[in-house]
Amino acid sequence: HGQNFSYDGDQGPLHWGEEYHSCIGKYQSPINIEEHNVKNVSLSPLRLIGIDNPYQSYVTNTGHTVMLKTNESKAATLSGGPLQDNYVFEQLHFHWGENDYEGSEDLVNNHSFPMEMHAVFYKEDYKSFNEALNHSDGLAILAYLYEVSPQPNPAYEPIVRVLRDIEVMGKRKALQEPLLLESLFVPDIAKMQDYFTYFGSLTTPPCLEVARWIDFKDRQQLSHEQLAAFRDLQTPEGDKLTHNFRPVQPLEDRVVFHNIP
Ligand code: SG7
Ligand code: ZN
Repeated sequence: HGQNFSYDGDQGPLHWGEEYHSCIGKYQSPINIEEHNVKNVSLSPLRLIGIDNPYQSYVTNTGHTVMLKTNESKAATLSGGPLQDNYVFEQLHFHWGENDYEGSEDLVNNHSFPMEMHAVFYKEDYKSFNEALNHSDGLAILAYLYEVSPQPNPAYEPIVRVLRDIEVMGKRKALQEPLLLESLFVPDIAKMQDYFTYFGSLTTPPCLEVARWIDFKDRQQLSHEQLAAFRDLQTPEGDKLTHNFRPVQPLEDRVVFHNIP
């Protein structure tokens, strides 16, 4: 349960709501962020604690994405900005498309990016990720958008390098070296406070409306070859997972905030 969905056909995004009722809810993700339609605010600083220590990490092919976890149970905590409490790092994963012109989940001014990374945190008071899913303030998710660059991004090489070892769903592989989350989460400290934030949902079934989204405006870079390596991963059926992004959902009466640093 919770895994029988896909990104095409009979079990594709248009059908998720038949089995998972939250997927037709009012506050779904992803969305198109229209920059002319955001509310500018100045929030307290967003803080990421613990990301300057390297942690032994591993990646798993879930059949729907590649997911990275650390062996440390509290590798990082997130607080400040739009958040009322502390949130603990659970996992990060990626969404991509079948070519370099699409793949991101959130769009900005209807523009799509070749990849998006989600770093998922759960509210510390709820003790566990699964318990947090029962509460509307349960999760905070950092979203990062990528552009194509001629040169590979060295920060992502440790992940890209092991993808060939986890092509089959369910496979898991440790990274060769302990990973510094800072290199992924804070590529440029000067730009960390420049983000959009809105309330929404998980972007896969069960589509629970439990997530405070924080989308950084800064773009990171990946080469075409780095992006292409993700498209060789396999789905539960053994096909290539060429794309795994959900189409944008209606904003309804939600407001997207833009934090002005
Ligand atoms: C990815 O996105 C995975 C899922 C995640 C889902 O498919 O990271 O996580 C696991 C454990 O497979 O689902 C419940 C959950 O975290 C949705 O997360 S997202 O909204 O950040 N895209
Ligand atoms: Zn995601």
